[in-house]
Amino acid sequence: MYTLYFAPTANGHKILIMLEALGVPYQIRRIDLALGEQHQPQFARLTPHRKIPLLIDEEQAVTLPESAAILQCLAETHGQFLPPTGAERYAVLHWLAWQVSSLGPMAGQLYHFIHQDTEGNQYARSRYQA
Ligand SMILES: N[C@@H](CCC(=O)N[C@@H](CS)C(=O)NCC(=O)O)C(=O)O
Repeated sequence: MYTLYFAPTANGHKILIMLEALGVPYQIRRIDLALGEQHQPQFARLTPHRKIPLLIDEEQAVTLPESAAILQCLAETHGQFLPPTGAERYAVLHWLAWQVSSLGPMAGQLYHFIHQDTEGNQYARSRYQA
């Protein structure tokens, strides 16, 4: 049984989609980021980053933050979505690295400057939109 510490963000949904695609049993622990629940001791002691997603795999005794590491762990554990060797494996890892290091953070910054920045920083909006 997996336990997914989750909030309804892109990083949270990535893991939810993977668990559903694999058809494996899981339970969800909702973390309310707006209330700052990621900083509460019960959650903070599980991950130094204090961010969702976080996956607990009871069978392998693994507690894992970071969406790319979680996706790779799930793919390898269940032998799906990540070829074991060769060019196709590295193509998957290439796009996974690109998503977590380029698309994800830039989209996150854009969301912040459009929806949460009360000062209306036009330079930042243009930069992250581009
Ligand atoms: N590099 C991390 C990013 C995780 C992340 O940014 N999580 C956000 C929600 S999408 C979060 O928990 N933010 C709470 C905070 O920063 O306090 C991953 O890929 O899992």
